[in-house]
Amino acid sequence: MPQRLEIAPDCLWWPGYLDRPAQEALLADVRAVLEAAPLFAPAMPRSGKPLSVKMSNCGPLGWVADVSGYRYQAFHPDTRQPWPAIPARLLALWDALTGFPAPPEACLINWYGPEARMGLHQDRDEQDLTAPVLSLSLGDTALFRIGGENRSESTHSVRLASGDAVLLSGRSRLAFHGVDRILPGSSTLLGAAGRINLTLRRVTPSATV
Ligand SMILES: O=C(O)CCC(=O)C(=O)O
Ligand SMILES: [Mn+2]
Repeated sequence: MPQRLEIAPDCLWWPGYLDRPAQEALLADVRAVLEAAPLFAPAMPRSGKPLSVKMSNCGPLGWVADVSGYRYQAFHPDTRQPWPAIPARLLALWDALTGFPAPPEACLINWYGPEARMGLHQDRDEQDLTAPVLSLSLGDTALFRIGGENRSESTHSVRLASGDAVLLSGRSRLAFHGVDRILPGSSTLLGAAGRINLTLRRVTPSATV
């Protein structure tokens, strides 16, 4: 069994959870999604300033960012087509690593070029904050920073490599986190510098039984 570490309270990290063949299979799934739903350029609300990552999604809902705000919507902002389905392999990873009784509704695909980063933020556009967020990394290693629920709390960073899984759950569900930078050339998986991060999210409240 891969090792599991707790990098902040209830923030779990499985370094190397996916071996190379599993990473290649997942990458093929992601590339198929991107053929149908090409990367788009998200922008900051109000200012319209572009984010440094490019994005796409799969699932019934997808996360988008533009001048009018951050939100989940059922269609691609450029093609206006519904997002492709979440690949079965990702649904199986969600079941295996979260044990959450309802499936994810959105899988955000972040593409980091060599210069891209992501500022410290909380994932809080979901209505169901009891469900965890599952992150999977492919390609170049990222310096991932995590703190607490308040921006002022101290943070620390870990290096997320290709095949690593991270779960933001429980006391870390609303923890501030971000990517300081990626380390170009640290992985051969993509055949070029860059990193793909997938985050699986539950968006609407799950039925209580
Ligand atoms: O790229 C990562 O590891 C984190 C991505 C993230 O925090 C997000 O998409 O909200
Ligand atoms: Mn996030």
